[in-house]
Amino acid sequence: SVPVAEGRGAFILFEGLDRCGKSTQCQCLLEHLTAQQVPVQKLSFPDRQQETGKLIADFLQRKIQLDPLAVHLLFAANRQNVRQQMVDSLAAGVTLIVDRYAYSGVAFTAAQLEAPHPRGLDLDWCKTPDTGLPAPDVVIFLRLSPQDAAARGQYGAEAYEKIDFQEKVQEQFDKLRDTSPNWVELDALLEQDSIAQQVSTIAAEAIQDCRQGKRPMQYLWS
Ligand code: 2DT
Ligand code: MG
Repeated sequence: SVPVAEGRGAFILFEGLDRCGKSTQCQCLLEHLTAQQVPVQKLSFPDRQQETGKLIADFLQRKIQLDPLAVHLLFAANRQNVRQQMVDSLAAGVTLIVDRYAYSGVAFTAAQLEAPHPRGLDLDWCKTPDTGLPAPDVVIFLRLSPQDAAARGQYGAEAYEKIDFQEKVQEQFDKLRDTSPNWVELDALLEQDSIAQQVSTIAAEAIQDCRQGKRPMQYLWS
């Protein structure tokens, strides 16, 4: 039988540099919660199935060239396009497990802007197009140095996968962490099972709080 949800679902976000293990942990959590009969749905951004996502995929695979600020707006449009579906799912009691979101959006673009940028393009400008999206109840940041990430292999296949650039992205993630109260950092070098165990504890708490109405829905960038 289909599990019946009570209060709203929790929004559990995974963020981190490339190769930190986000996708693996999303999958583990999906299986864990499904086994516990928690209504759950997994999303990942960029969503390459959407029309905007196809352009983004072509850009990441270096098939087409796009201006960095135009790409930024495409990534945000790719999220805004499913905003209502996300809000509806959460309201219906479905927990969302999300692989990257607006934090990646901001960090990857801001890392390309010289600071201070002569035309006022900064972290705050980068945040604007994602305004109004549902906010995560917890941001699980899997921390891995760009050097350790590169050692995991397949690095360099897509745009952005270079050690010096990933270091700049990490600096931007650190700025976002400082203004995000729901941010939790886990050491991505730990064993997969040990990370998964910490993740399930964090997720269980968020799910329970949301179900019991202890956490009102929030929207970016609050
Ligand atoms: P994946 O390797 O996770 O498929 O991501 N990115 C991602 C951005 O630059 N802006 C965004 O808004 C998002 C969601 C991070 C592909 C690359 O796209 C970057 C890595
Ligand atoms: Mg990648």
